[in-house]
Amino acid sequence: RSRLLQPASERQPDTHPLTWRLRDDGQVVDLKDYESKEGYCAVSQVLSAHDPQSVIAVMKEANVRGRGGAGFSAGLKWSLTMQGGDMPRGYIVCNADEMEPGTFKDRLLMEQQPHLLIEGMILAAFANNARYGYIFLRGEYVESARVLTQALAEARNAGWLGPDIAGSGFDFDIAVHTGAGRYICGEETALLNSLEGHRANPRAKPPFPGQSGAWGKPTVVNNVETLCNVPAVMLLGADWYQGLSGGRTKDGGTKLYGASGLVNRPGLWELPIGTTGQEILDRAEGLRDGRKLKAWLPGGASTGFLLPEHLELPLDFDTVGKEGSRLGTGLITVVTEDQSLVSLMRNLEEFFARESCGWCTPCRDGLPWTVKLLLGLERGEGEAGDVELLDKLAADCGPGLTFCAHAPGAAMPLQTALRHFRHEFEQGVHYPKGKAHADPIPVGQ
Ligand code: L3W
Repeated sequence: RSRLLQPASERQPDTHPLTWRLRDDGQVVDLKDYESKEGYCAVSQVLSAHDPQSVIAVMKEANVRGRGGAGFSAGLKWSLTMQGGDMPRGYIVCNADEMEPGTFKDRLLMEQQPHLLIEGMILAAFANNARYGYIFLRGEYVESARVLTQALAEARNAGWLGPDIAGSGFDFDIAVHTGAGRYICGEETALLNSLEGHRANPRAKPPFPGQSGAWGKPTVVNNVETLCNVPAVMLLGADWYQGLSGGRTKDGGTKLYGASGLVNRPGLWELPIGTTGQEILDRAEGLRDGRKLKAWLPGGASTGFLLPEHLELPLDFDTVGKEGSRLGTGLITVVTEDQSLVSLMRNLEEFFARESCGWCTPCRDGLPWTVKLLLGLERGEGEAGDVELLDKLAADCGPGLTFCAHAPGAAMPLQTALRHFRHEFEQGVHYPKGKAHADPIPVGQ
């Protein structure tokens, strides 16, 4: 595990320790260790001297954008919950259902910095007038569950959780809830249904969870990495956070970037937001055995393929969007020249088809059909019109045509692969129209 982590020698010495969040020895930062590095200082200061509105104002000013993939302003999200009164209002839910292919940032954060997440959740709860929080954890993350459960007990014993935190009069506690292994539970409204014990189908938005979330109460759902930014922002301020990007982009702060696939040193590094794809691949010590880069996904399977010429772009929330992609989780997957885009897309679309909740027709029926066409092309048994049919099936999954982002997420890599590497798909066509598929195309699975 330790080779995934940043050696101490590569950290910037003048940066506050809370921002360089990953250790290089793979060990858990326990309560004593965390407190020795100003851990829970933000909670002490904020709960004694601030009110929720001022916390939200700092978060907005810092422009902390959601690190789960969508980049929505965390401060704005917090300002949209129904607030006021002394009654327990709603919930803070940490989205720790990390299942985006190629993504492992939240797991390492939870396994090594559980108190950073707990502190972030306490601050979020204070700002949103919540008295209870859930960490909705991917069920396969057994080690994260163990580490978090232990850290929650430590925090409770030390008075950082429970009634009257640090003598402030504010009560808050957190439970770990493990999911049962569905990608769609990472979609916030499917997550809330699952948390309530229902089938994990997404809900229509609006209402957004901030208005009506878990059990109909105002609920803030934030990603693990987003919440882990909060303590340092509150301790050191919006200007300090903004400055961390070093002027590379208008987004502030740092980002956990990573690389996997055929790179020499797969890994995860906390770097200024706006770091380029090339800088990340340099950290990963380039491609294995002298291979050449054909394409890359900037942040998981639900982002669009970029080309080698895009490696110099800053990886922030807006720039790669102009190239038909999006930052997503910020963990790069490389595709080398000897790898087939058709096979890779077949693999990804099998994943998306399997993980569809089945609620919306383009997703439930279109994705298995997409897989069937890709399988035919991969085997060189496609027929005339198959590539155009892929175009249409992907367009039917576009934004706004389904309840949630699952179908658009499945469409984006396919559309960009078809745009940049259409010849690879066309090479799989070997039959005239109507001659390849002896069996009727099965819809639904
Ligand atoms: C109040 C409004 N709130 C938007 C909130 C919304 C949500 C957030 C983002 O996620 C991403 C995709 C992939 N009033 C609001 C509002 N919000 N408008 O902002 O919302 P949205 O709709 O932009 O995105 P989304 O559908 O919540 C889609 C990523 O998720 N993804 C997978 C991610 C996987 C991981 C992982 O494994 N760690 O994160 C799949 O699609 O990147 O950008 O909170 O309520 N007017």
